[in-house]
Amino acid sequence: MQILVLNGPNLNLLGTREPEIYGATTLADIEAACISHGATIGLTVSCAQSNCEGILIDHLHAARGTMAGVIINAGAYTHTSVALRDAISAIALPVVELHLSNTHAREAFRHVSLIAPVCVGVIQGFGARGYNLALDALKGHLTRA
Ligand code: CA2
Repeated sequence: MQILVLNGPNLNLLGTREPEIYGATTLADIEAACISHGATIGLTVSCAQSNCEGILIDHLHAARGTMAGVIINAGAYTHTSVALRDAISAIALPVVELHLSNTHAREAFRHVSLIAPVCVGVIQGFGARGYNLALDALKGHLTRA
């Protein structure tokens, strides 16, 4: 079972700035942990990151037919992108929305997610550990476990 872990804008800077909000773990650490935890629970994880909305959409389109599901931290596009929401809807794959921080405990503009209604669920507020939680949740969803 192949899973895409997709990270959006500015998440390539993880571990370098604002550790009080996003933690000290780098994106490379998170991706390595996803691959490792995925292998433990029987998932083959591929990872991608882009700062560009259109490239994120291209990754979602490419997941159709190759991936069983997607975990996405869409970063700030979560709160703004109708195009990303339409892409998630269009690929008809189970997608888990993920955030490192609890967006509801932050500024009001982060309280709205345009993608949440087209995702199977949301995990947020647990820092880098959330990626493993999302993999467990997606595995359970896919296997009805
Ligand atoms: O909490 C999350 O995971 C977010 O998706 C992170 C986004 C933010 O816009 C969302 O509201 C919530 C921002 C990612 C910025 O990442 C940085 C990492 C290190 C230093 C600066 C920014």
